[in-house]
Amino acid sequence: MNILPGQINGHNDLLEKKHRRDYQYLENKLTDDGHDTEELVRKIKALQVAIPSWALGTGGTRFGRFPGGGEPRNLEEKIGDIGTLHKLNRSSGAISLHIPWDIPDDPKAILDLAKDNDLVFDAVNSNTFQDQPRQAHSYKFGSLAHTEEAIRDRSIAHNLEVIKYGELLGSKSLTVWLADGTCFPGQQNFRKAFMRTLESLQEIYAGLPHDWKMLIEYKPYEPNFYSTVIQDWGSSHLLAGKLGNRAFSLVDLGHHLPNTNIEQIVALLIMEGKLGGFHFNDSKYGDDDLTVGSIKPYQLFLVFNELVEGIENPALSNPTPAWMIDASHNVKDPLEDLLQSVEAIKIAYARALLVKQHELEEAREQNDVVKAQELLQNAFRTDVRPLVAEARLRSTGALDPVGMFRELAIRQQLITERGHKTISTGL
Ligand code: LRH
Ligand code: MN
Ligand code: MN
Repeated sequence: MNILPGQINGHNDLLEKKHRRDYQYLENKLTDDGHDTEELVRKIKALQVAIPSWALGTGGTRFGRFPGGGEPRNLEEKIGDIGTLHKLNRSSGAISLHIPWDIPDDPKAILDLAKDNDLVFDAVNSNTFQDQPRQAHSYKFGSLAHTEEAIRDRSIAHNLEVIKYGELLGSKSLTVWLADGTCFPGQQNFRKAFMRTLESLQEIYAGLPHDWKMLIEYKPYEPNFYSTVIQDWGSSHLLAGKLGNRAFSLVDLGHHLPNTNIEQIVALLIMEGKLGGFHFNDSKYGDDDLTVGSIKPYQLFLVFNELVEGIENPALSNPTPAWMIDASHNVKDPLEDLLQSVEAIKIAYARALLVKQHELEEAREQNDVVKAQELLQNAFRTDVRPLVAEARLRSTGALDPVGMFRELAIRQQLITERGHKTISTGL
């Protein structure tokens, strides 16, 4: 889908008058409040959120799948779709590949295509949770934690192969998420399974290029329903600590039991310099993979408040984490959903930038609970949408990305190009 700059300008021209009014109002308010709006716009412009190659099609559930048509049929078309998102919002400039769902058969051509679309390759993800056609060993009872050495070796080799693909594309990190675990009490020796995982990860770590990171994702349940080997941030952090200074924990918002205080986990991982990556989504019950910010926007803001404070704090030295959306779309158009998700992330980030960290710290020192809450909620209740729109406008994006997606009838064009019955690889 080729969107011409002239089309974006035309769209923006129609909306700019109203936008100017809204932005002026907010700019005055923020300036009166002591904020540097130019600095805010600069920071929002710089935020880039990677799009996973598996989120561009309709996900479905184990009960059914209702494809919307025009889904990308190969990696090239996926890159095209992310390029479209990036043209519209100028904040989706990275792609995260899942191997073997998206093997770059011709890495040079894939790299060129990504460049043409102004995209870079973020973390590469390994997949040892699904058996592939003609695979000799099965992951039914695990992969890196498996009791059989041959299966562990196969899983290690797969991860090393994923790193090789990543190197060809300029990725700088490997994300490992394991489904390893059990469905019934007694099935597994917890300590032995954990130690086998550590030893397997050590072999992968030994093959990690020096300028790469290993990101270790945790999840309490699913697809295993009694235990997961890397069930929580404690297990992930334990592994990262034992592996070395290029191993980090990765927080996926959906991978927590209901009501877990995720912002507190984020604060402690940053304190330890061990927060390596983030998977954004939202959920009501578990790993629902819903649109970011659609259920718990205040939690998202509180998480961003920790991220902003932690990453900007000169006393701490956590590297900037890899940001990625990790979602599954059952009823919405995946591209519209991703535009909404990126927007929600930028809104939460912009609001977190408004928190007066020094005053908040002072209120905390004085145990002024009411003041602390006021400071957080004043920022959260500010309508920052004009600020986010201004950042997008200055980056040559569309003032209303979802609106423009519909005005240009992008989905209809993709259906004409690719057909109604297309199935994208992924979740
Ligand atoms: C697991 C997960 C993990 C996978 C992706 C497909 O639930 O969040 O990040 O790699 O979904
Ligand atoms: Mn995830
Ligand atoms: Mn998940």
